[in-house]
Amino acid sequence: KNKTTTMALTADERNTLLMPLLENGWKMVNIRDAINKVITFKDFNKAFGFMTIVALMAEKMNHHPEWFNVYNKVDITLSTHDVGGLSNNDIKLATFIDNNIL
Ligand code: H2B
Repeated sequence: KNKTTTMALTADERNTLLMPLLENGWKMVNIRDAINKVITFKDFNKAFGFMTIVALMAEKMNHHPEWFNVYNKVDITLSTHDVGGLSNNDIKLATFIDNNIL
């Protein structure tokens, strides 16, 4: 479970923690405080294997992606529903995602 209370990212945290993700393929979502990335894999097996790894981490964090898969593409949106926007949990899960692309 979360070690501390989940808080919305501050302006400083957006500069130091969020910027690197935006420079690595993540985009701000229109009209809501969330980030999105579409990842293309070699085939469905690679995409679903990736989703399985991320799902296990999401459960461990109690922080779940909004995602959509068609064949070899996974469209992922991250946001923290409890704070109505981005939090450190989104940074952590996005970083995990970037480190586990098969
Ligand atoms: N996932 C995300 N992305 N944001 C949340 O606020 C959130 C979650 N809250 N997973 C958790 C589950 C909460 O709804 C449960 C009750 O712990």
